[in-house]
Amino acid sequence: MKSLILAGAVALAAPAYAQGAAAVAPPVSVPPAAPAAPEAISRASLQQTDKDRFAEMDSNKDGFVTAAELGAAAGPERAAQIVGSLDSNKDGKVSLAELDAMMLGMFDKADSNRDGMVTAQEQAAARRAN
Ligand SMILES: [Ca+2]
Ligand SMILES: [Ca+2]
Repeated sequence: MKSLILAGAVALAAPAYAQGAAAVAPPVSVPPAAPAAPEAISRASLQQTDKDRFAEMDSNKDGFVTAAELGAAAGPERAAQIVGSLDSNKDGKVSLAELDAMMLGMFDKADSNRDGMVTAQEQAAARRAN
């Protein structure tokens, strides 16, 4: 159930992170300076995506996403679940810091070689581990 909620939150917060399941990329070794492979996500780009998504979800622009705001897109029950899973300080709303903490925590878990990039392979491995 938890992973289902997380998967939903990820899908909402960062579609790019959730997609790519179909592509099983051949092993590639990319030097740190080289452009990322299309399926790979950098920590910085995930943070940017989070920020953009958060701004989209925060319809009244008060810096917090509430279940009411999410409900328009996700439906009230799902919205309450997602807010509940992200709201670490239990104030009933989600801040960008809370979203980031969750998303980057998942990113760091998936980034098994700690190079600051999550490749399609690492994403697939992370999904299998869940
Ligand atoms: Ca808001
Ligand atoms: Ca909160």
